[in-house]
Amino acid sequence: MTDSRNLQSMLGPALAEAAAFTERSLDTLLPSVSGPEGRLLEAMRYAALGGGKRLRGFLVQQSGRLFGVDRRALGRVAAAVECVHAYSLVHDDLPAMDDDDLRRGKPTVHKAFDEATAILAGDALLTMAFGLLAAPDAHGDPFVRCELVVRLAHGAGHAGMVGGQMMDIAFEHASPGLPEITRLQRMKTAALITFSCEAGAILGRASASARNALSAYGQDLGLAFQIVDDLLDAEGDPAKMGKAAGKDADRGKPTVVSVLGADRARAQAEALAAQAAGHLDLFDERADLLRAAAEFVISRRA
Ligand code: GRG
Repeated sequence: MTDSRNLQSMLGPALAEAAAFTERSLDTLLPSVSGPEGRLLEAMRYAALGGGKRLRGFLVQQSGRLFGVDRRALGRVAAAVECVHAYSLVHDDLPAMDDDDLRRGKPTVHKAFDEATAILAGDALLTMAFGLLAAPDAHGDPFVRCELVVRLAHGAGHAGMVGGQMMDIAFEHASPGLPEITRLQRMKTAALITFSCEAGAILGRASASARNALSAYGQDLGLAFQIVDDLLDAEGDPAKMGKAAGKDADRGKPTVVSVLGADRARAQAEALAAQAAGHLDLFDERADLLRAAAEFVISRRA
């Protein structure tokens, strides 16, 4: 295995390359703007293109590389996950949810367009993601395509991201303990990240042990990611983050940070990132960039 400092220097270019590839895939796969529904298509492109770290797309690509998965298929699946992620951000920013004006350094979709268009653009991005996975270009084997659809539905729906968001809202006026908060964050954030890590194994028809290892990596990575997100929200610089900071803390939303305090929450995120990397022990140095991503997640500033 490559040493940690070399790995971090390799990660920057790899993340940038993966982000550019995800962006190109999205640009090709998103519908071009035309017809009377053009405003919807424009809002979809506005929401999905031109920003974001593309961490989920990177995870799809890196997990697929472990099993020699075709690059075009990885681009399509990365685009599908990023469509779901973009939808969640559009809806999360709505007045009925977090009511935010800024996302990825630009006006949120309901500010740049209007609320109805933002709701529809989110709906269309979510629906499109499943279409991308179900189409023959995702994989020649329909059973593999079905497996992708089932796992994304699990990660994005009531058992995952949307269910976690509901708990987030319900807990605003409650005092949940650490186990409830952890469950919420596993669903709200880690479930889609876990799908991103599992997707390469599904496409590559990997062994159960390899797939379970990637799934475990994704769960720990996703939880560490959310703890750092809450730390950045509590301490962060809105100019760097491209969105408002301090909102969750101001609202008194319970998080790992609010329960444990910043120092213990950071230690928890670090322990989770180390545990995430530990799940990759059965892979050789081909998983080095995934190991480096675990370090990146806890050191990021935006
Ligand atoms: C269905 C009405 C309706 C709303 C759903 C699903 C949902 C709203 C919200 C999902 C919860 C959510 C937005 C979780 C966010 C998790 C998170 C840490 C997002 C930020 O991810 P980054 O930092 O963003 O990867 P970039 O911009 O880099 O892609």
